[in-house]
Amino acid sequence: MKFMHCADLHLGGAGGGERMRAFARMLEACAQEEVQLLLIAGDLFDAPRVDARTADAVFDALGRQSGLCTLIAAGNHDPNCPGGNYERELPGNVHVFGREWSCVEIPAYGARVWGASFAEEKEPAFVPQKRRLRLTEGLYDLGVLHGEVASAGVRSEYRAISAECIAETGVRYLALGHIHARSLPARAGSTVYAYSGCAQGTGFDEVGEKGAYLGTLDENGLELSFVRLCGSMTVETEVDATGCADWTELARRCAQAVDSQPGNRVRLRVTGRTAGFAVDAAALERMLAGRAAQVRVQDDAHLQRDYDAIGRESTLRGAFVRRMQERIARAERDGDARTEQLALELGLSAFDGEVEPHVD
Ligand SMILES: [Mn+2]
Repeated sequence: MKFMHCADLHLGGAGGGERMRAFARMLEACAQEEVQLLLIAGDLFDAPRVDARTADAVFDALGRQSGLCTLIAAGNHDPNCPGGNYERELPGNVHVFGREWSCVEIPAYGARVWGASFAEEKEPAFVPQKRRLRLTEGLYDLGVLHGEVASAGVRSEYRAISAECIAETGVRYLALGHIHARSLPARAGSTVYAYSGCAQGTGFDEVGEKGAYLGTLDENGLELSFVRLCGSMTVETEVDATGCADWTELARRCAQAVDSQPGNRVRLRVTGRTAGFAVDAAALERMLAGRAAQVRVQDDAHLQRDYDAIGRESTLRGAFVRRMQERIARAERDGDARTEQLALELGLSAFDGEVEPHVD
């Protein structure tokens, strides 16, 4: 049995076109991979009631893929509530869970899917209610849920989910939504659970490739793989400014690091030590603007100290620097002066009062 696990598509929200394209890509992947179950772990829509055109387009597309059984656990952005997106005649292959933990059996696919929806913007902690149900034997149990995995006792307004409660569900795989960063599969009892992350990021905070988990569950066990769905993405890169002679050289290094990222957002962090010039983040952003859709530069570099100038001082600090420079020169001849270099920097920081001495 094959399933697709996605979440947090936020359709009908800002950047709607790109999000809809990610949704369309997912349905294409489902058709191509002959997926039988689509588990949507909440925040399919960005708001409790999005514009009718978006909602119609989404349900029409789901309905057209009639062999794909779609199970939705609504999230805090799109609660299953009166007047909401889900209060309509749904296609026959689409099921939206109610507030209580319940299940749907799909014997044709050998599966039973458990789930619960948000009915309001906030929900208390998740508890898989034990009820006496007449369950068909021989079906694989899956689950779909929106909320925040947290240690038992941790408070969350967005349905805290503890590992204990995950284990109690007894499902083979629990498809989670709410956290936009994908998580690696984890285990609680006999249950494997994971966040698929959002399908399409829109801001600088949502870093990396976004998509869904494609799962296979059969007598050989559970197998999961990531499927990329996003168009544009946020790329993170770092440039070490140490050794750059001047601003121009740093700018060249940055341009090389960013390369060409058409359509993407780039987050560039400048680190290391600069000699005699300060990093101008705004100027770098302007210079790199043509290489990506958006560029944000974060300056974490420190100004390199002028050791020679300090060494000429007739102070204790100057004497310390002269002694350390001799030791560094010796160590460099022997091949490695990293320890001495660090001692020099720490020593100078101590002179500046940045290092707290231990007083016995
Ligand atoms: Mn959410």
